Amino acid sequence: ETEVNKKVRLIRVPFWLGCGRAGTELGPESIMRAGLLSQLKGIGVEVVGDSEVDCTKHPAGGTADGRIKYFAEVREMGRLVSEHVSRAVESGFFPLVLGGDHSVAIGSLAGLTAHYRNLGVIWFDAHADLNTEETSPSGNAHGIPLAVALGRARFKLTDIPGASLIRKERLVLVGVRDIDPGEKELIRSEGIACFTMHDIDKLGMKTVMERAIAIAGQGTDGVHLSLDLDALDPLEAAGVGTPVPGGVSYREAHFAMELLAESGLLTSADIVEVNGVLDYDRRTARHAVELAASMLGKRIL
Ligand code: 5AB
Ligand code: MN
Ligand code: MN
Ligand code: MN
Repeated sequence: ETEVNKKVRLIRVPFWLGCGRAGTELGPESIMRAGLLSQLKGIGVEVVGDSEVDCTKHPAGGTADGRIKYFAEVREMGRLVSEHVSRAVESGFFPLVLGGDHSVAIGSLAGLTAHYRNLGVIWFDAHADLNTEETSPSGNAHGIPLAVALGRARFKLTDIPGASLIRKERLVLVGVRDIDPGEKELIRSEGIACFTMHDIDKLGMKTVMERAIAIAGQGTDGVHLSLDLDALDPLEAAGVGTPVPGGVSYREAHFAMELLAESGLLTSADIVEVNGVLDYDRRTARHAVELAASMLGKRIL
């Protein structure tokens, strides 16, 4: 039986400056409008509070530090998200962070590591998000959160008050199919667990998730899921800014979320990269809602 914390605090982060293209600031609103609250209510999840992070939506001008676009805004957003997440954990709630682009995970991980001494992280994504200021081909902050969290970029998670770094031994990537050269090197040199689409095809989602849960759950006091909707195949989830063909099917993603719920280990999650402008048929937002419900214990029967 699932032992998921049924008291969830929603933390909405309407932020797009980390992906260099507007639309993800509409993510929280489109996920809400796709019926998140009624879905959660329907499975007995209590939403205790719903806060919006006051991050920059309309930058005055482009700031850059090193090579990262809007770096000052990203750093400030990370600090604010971290405070919201930290307060939710303190109150004993499951923080569910609605992005926003994936740079919002910098804030989630900062807030979580302030409380969990040994946090496991499952990164469900087409990308590795392990670029540094030096290796990033785009300068977009949504491609760097894991390097920040591991302390491998110049900007470090520990630059946010209260945060500590995550441990590479307890990090696992799932769904990866687009890796930059610098990221590949980091994955190899650090020995980061990475289940690519090749592994999913070969082993099946069941085995991949069992292994991922074992890695992220071993000796940890919390497990965070960071769900980038671009992990899904763009044929089924077109509303993302950096689509990559050959992705996880909705069915596989759904099953992966159910296995996570069954593990009873999940303590927090991000749902990111839903782009309200590109999501013309609202299908990506609707999938996001279904996946949220599944990770929180929704059963078919
Ligand atoms: B996402 C790319 N690796 O760094 C880069 O959507 C894409 O959060 C990053 O996974 C995609 O710009 C970031 C080419
Ligand atoms: Mn990502
Ligand atoms: Mn991605
Ligand atoms: Mn993306």
